Amino acid sequence: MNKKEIVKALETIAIYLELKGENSFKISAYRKAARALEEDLRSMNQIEHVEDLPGIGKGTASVINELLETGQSSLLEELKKEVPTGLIPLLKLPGLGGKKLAKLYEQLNIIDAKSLQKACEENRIQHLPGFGKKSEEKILSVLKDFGKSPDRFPIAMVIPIVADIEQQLASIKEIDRFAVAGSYRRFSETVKDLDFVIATKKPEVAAEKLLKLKHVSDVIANGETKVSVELIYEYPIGVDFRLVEPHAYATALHHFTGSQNHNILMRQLAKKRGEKISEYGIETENGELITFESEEEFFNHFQLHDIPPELRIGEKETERFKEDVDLISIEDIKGDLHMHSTWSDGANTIEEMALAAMEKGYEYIAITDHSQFLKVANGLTPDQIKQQREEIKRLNSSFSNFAILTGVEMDILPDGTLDFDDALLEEIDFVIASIHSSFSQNRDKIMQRLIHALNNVHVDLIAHPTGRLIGRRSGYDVDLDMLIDVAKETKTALELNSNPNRLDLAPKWLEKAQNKGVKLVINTDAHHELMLEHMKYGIATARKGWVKSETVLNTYSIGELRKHLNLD
Ligand code: DGT
Ligand code: CA
Ligand code: CA
Ligand code: ZN
Repeated sequence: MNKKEIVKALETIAIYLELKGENSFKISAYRKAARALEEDLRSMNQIEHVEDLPGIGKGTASVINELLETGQSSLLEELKKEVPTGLIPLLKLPGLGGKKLAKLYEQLNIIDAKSLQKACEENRIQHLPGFGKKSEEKILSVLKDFGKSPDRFPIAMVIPIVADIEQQLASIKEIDRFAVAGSYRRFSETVKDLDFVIATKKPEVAAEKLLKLKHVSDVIANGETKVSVELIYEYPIGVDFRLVEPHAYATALHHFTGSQNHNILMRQLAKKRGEKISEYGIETENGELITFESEEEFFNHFQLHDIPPELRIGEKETERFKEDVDLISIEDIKGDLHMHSTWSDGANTIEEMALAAMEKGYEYIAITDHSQFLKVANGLTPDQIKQQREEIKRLNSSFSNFAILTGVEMDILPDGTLDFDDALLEEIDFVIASIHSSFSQNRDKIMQRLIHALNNVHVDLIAHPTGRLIGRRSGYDVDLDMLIDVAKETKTALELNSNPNRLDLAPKWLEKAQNKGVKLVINTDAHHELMLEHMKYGIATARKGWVKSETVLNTYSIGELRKHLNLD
């Protein structure tokens, strides 16, 4: 278990204890232990004896050691059995912490959303100490939308679900080939349901096994060409499986990848040639059915280059792919210029992040921990930035073909000023500026903050420019046309943040920025070495915006990058 997971487990224990109504001393011991680990700069394998850390006692140390050794805590497992499972999701309701829920559980025997709603409707809550008529009404209103499936799922929510399904499909021996299709394969920001295309010579057996996948809660259709089920993960989600004969796989995959508008464009092309497209292949004028080994061959049949799924949007792709289109791909990426370490709120040390980046074949990274304003993320003071630089220097001297740039993700404060002064910024290789506070300010104020940052000569990049979280938060009110114009004027790059919750900037704005000559950087903003993998989501998003590799600074070699940043 890494540090983040251990911190999370300790916090979960505290919450369960709180729900059980345990004494506050015991509860705070677990919270203190979690803080102590978070504030220590080392990763778990560098801490020899956790009990030596201030804030960690014998009891909490033994829990941490058990987590480290077994990946589990018997205390936590025990607590999970004791506390009603229906209470846990209620913690997400605004205004209801562990303490309040414990009271509701103890005094009114509220164990889940249903019993909570009933208690509200019977006006039993307003009489409890610490609650009132207002809080009762508020609980009732937030309960209305609670637990309902969203109409469309944000892509980040279904990534682990797709991975889980793929893993299971891979182990079904009657399945020759399979791939996810639909909006997920096109990497849409949100998806309504999931679609898979499966090539099999034994559709009956394969279909039978699909019904036995984990989490199946309902069967909507069950045939030899289509199996539709509902799976329950956090929410119920629909999954369509199309079963086809192996020779029809490529055309079926194309058909069910869509988009519907893209399919219309392709059918128009076929019609001009006197042909017809279906999921089974292409029917020629004389009634012959042609099939293909790959989608690329399918496109070639129409004198088109391979159109990647991300660009099958039904707009201009069938025109543009008559030529070979120069699009960025993951192989072009030579480094990652936004990530966090244990110095602020990351889970891994600088060295661990560097080694993970080397594993990926990168030439360089920038370590961009938070600045002092962001206290919740352990933001660094100017002194700590200087100490960090020493560590980076030491590490760099031990590497031969790899470089760590010093960096910072500096907050743009609510009043529009920057968290560090110019003298300090001047000494930092790669300066990111970003907004993490006062999201509700009006557009003028937000733009004033961003423009101030753009105009600072030391600021190299504006990170996650809109602050959105897909499906959860729209971000602050940015005038993106203006942001792009000022980025161009001030030669500041804009970020495409690859975190699948963000994907910020969105494709439309990437395309505009590129057209105006603004440079982009595709970063992961990793807070854990495994999150460096998110680069692929950034690449998919960039391709949706027709981004070329030459637009993206982290496709540059280290030499080109240093030159661009005026570092030599
Ligand atoms: P979604 O599920 O709303 O996020 O978006 P999609 O594109 O995954 O839509 P979905 O699941 O209804 O269908 C998957 C693909 O299958 C779609 O992109 C194109 C193809 N397809 C499905 N039904 C039809 C249809 O009735 N007409 C046409 N032209 N194509 C269809
Ligand atoms: Ca779909
Ligand atoms: Ca579907
Ligand atoms: Zn960050």
